[in-house]
Amino acid sequence: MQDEPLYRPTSDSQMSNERTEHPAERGQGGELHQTPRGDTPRMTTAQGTPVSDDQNSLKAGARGPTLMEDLHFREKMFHFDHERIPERVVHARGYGAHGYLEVTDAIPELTSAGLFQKEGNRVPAFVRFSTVAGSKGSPDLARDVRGFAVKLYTEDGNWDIVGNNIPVFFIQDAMKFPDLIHSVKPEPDRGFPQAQSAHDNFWDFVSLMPEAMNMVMWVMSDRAIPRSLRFMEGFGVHTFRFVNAEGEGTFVKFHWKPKLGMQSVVWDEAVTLNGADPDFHRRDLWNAIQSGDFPEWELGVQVFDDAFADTFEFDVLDATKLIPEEQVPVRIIGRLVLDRVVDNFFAETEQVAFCTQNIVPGIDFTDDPLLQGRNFSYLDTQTKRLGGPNFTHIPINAPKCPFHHFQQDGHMAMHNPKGRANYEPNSWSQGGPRAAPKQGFQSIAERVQGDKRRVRSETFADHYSQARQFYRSQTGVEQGHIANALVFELSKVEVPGIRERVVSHLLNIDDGLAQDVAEGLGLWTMPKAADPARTPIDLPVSDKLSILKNGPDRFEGRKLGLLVTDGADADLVGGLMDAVEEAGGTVEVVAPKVYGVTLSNGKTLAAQQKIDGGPSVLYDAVAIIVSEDGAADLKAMHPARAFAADAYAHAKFMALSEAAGALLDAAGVTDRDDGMTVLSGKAEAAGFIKACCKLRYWDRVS
Ligand code: HDE
Repeated sequence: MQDEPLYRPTSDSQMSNERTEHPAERGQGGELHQTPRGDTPRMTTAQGTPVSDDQNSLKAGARGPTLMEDLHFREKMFHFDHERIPERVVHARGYGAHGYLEVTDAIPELTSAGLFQKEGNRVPAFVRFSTVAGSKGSPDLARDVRGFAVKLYTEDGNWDIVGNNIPVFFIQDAMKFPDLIHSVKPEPDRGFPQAQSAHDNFWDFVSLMPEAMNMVMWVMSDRAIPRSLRFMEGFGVHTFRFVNAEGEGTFVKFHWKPKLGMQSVVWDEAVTLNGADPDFHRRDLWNAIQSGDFPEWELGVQVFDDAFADTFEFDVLDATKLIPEEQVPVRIIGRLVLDRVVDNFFAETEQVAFCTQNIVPGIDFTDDPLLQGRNFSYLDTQTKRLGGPNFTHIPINAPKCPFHHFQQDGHMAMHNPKGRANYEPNSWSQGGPRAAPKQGFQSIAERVQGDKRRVRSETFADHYSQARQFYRSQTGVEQGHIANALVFELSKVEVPGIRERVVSHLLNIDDGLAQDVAEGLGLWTMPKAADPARTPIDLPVSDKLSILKNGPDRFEGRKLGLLVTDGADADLVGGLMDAVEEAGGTVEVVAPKVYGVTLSNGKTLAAQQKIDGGPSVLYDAVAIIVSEDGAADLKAMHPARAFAADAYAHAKFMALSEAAGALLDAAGVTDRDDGMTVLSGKAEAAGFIKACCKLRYWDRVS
């Protein structure tokens, strides 16, 4: 049977009763797929029955009804109908990749975790980045917190650091999490807006919860619109504990620092990007890994003891507060490298189950009430999302170290041990496993005592001081972005009272900010400042809180958008491409037609984007190298004019050929400033790329 072609060649006559070739039988190059013979596996049903025809359902006559007995059709459709699992209730949209964590500085004095005992130790890692509010199909550039969840497959079991790209959180007690998430998700009566905090419910909730104000500053900042998942920091957020072999504990906060530095887009770009490429972040991560440009982060820790915790201005158990790096420096102890994309998005990225309670000996929790609540929620939600308690049998969730326990049965159980012993203790000769008191996980012996009460600790009462510190630590450009973001979001809020309540909180953060926002909204009368539970204090500026003060000063990992036309100067194009490559960046060619252009030397240059599919928002810097005729053609095209006008408005560095001036003029860009370089040779190309290392020419817009 295998030797017989299952598909017959195309019939000459479309009217024939013979089955005709289906387009799916043709490869991308138009060649006809081979019928299953030789090494090509034959198609079967899930039961293994060979399939004879995957194009046509079984009918009573060519034009007759479909028959119930069509086992192949029914099984195929049944399985398709069940393909989806519930999306995550938060962080539904995410993207994952594999890699490893390598220890660069051993810390046995701090923790007994096997991983950290020796420099050079490596463990496999899986990381899933996500947005929080949007559903699975929402766009990547929503203004939102990014999840930064890391699963480390250590020799002592899986350790998950389920963090975010923002070091503080909206709320102090897990009790309020469902309310927070309900408020930011689409409003329940109308089912919109999707993946946005710019609506009444969100601002109503946070303005009634002053503890959210510090985090509100962060999500209104550029941190919430990262340029790439590769260019953002990550934080464990809560205070955790390291426990060493002597059973001594220290407090620890975890940090991920991107090797290529931090970078964000501007809001206007984010809005366009969401339409131009809703997959901007996942595409960027996929492309970087596939091209061998492996994203990397340093793992850092802030370690501190009870003495520091007692003198710190805030409670280290309060997740709405951070510890400035100037107060407790970050010690780098490892590096995280992502070097492999997933083989199957569903099996890995979708089914991965992170949980804050997955920790290993040498690490422990603290009494942070947010963390304590999370320890319940993750396991609970995964049982529903993944359909039962056996999701650790799915390869992405299974430990990579040996594991033995007596948990058994349940839906889809894949590990089904043999033998009689399924309880402990037992008398059977192979009766293990047994608990190992010495190597096993031990909670730190912490004295716990107190009255059983529903209370919020007094030490959690300062809601504004760190919000003020964050705002005042930003550059002028960044402060402007925060004010603009607040004005944008509050302008989408319909109820004036909610807008005013937000401004009343801003007055406790910074007068100037409150004024800017009130002015941006066109508010007639300034409201009274909200009554603070504790009077805010002025804290020192913390430069580490700003993105721009810590700019990368490199073009490595960044992308230049090169707009070209027929007749463009081949030397300029070649020189520029070499300069970008030397700096570790990439070039994407944008042209009027996707097959590319013929340059001045007669050679062709293929394009990756047709002009209307390659707006300048996709790029970190742009070059417009066009001939005079080319510029004349582009002038008539709206996407080409927008390419130039947007690059200018978004403060991008621009390299231009002489002829490009005509396009700029037509785009309404009549200024020529220091952020623009007119190219005439290789030297200028190198100078231009050096300028691009600053990433934006902020002087243009500030
Ligand atoms: Fe989560 N969070 N969260 N969260 N969270 C989930 O677990 C929850 C919080 C974070 O890529 C859910 O498997 C509660 C802080 C990430 O799969 C759920 C509270 C931080 C991810 C859940 C918080 C996070 C989640 C939904 C307040 C940063 C995505 C699906 C007490 C430190 C993980 C799931 C992934 C996902 C609960 C607050 C980060 C419902 C109750 C703070 C990165 O269990």
